[in-house]
Amino acid sequence: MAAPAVGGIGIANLPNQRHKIVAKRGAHFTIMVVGESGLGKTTLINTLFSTELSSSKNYSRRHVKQLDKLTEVEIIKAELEEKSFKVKLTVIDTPGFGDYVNNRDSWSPIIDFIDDQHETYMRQEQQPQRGEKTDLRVHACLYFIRATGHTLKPLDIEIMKRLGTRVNLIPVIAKADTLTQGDLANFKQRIRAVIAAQNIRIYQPPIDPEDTQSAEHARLLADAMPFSIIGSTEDVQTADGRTVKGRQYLWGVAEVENENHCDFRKLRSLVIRTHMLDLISTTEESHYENYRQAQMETRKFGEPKVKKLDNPKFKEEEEGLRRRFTEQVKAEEARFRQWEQHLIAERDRLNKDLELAHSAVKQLEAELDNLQVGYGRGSQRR
Ligand SMILES: Nc1nc2c(ncn2[C@@H]2O[C@H](COP(=O)(O)OP(=O)(O)O)[C@@H](O)[C@H]2O)c(=O)[nH]1
Ligand SMILES: [Mg+2]
Repeated sequence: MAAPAVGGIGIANLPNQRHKIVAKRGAHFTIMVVGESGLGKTTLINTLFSTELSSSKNYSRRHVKQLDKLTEVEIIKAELEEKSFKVKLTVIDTPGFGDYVNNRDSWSPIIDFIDDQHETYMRQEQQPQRGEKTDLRVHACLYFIRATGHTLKPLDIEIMKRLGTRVNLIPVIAKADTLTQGDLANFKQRIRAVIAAQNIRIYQPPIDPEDTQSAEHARLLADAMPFSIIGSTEDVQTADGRTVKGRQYLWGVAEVENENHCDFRKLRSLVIRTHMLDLISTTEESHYENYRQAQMETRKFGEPKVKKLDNPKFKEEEEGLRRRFTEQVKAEEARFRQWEQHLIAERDRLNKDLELAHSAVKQLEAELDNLQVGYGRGSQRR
């Protein structure tokens, strides 16, 4: 049986939003995924593409930027087109940070990357000829939270605080299928509370008082944050015979596009269908503008970003110090790496155990449900 025809992908609605950006030429949209490794960042991106692009012909991946020797980002470009409205989509897929015990160094390249894009754009704006600019300013940053069922980790709080003042931050709960619906709802509430208590700035879909329908939609999206996510590009069969994108378990199928299973549709709606232009204009008018003003206050017009080690007088002395320091650090580092490897292995093992335990709980719950249904029938027969 043929799948029911799906309507357009929805981006043709974008120009109807009340926005300053004239969308005739189409939009440039850059989205970034951030979070510990193994949380399903790459899978979510592929899921977005597999539900959003009919073919992968306009879809290219390349490694562009080596941030440092441990962290590099992958830049994926795609073109979405509907009713002659085009979106040039760039996805920045980062590897996980938090793999390194030395945490600060693992996330600072990500913050630097975001600042660097603002810097690059600003410098181009200051040039006499302001033609086509390279623009990789991040319009939406998805931050992946591990579905532990407990609360946000101190590292999550640190990073989210820094991201929230720089970009439109959209927190998501990764691998929602590893928690029961009840645990997931509690977890979400707890995270919302921490976000509020810690003053973490997250993206707020604007509420238009003159347009009740879109205001209602925006409220629905805001209330669902942080979005719970199930990622999968696999087609699986549900018990009632539907073929869906999802993850197959002994207890059933976790469906990507089922609103009762996760908030994938809401997230997709927010970033691709209804709020893309707002994400772009708030980046331009708020985040980029903040960066520009902060920079203007600390340096003269046209002057490059201040480098710390530019004074020639101290250069030689510094070099000597640095050499000795480097030797010491190298010795310590070797010892440290070994310890780190051990911790990573241990963490991965514990996370696997946790996932298995969650899955076992769900299986037992399903069996219990079945037993109760069976028992119900049994007692009626008597
Ligand atoms: N249970 C579950 N597993 C997922 C989900 N998304 C991805 N995974 C799995 O998690 C592992 C890591 O995924 P990946 O996308 O490479 O994570 P990344 O390191 O954050 O890019 C893979 O085995 C995926 O199949 C999800 O929503 N639920
Ligand atoms: Mg990845």
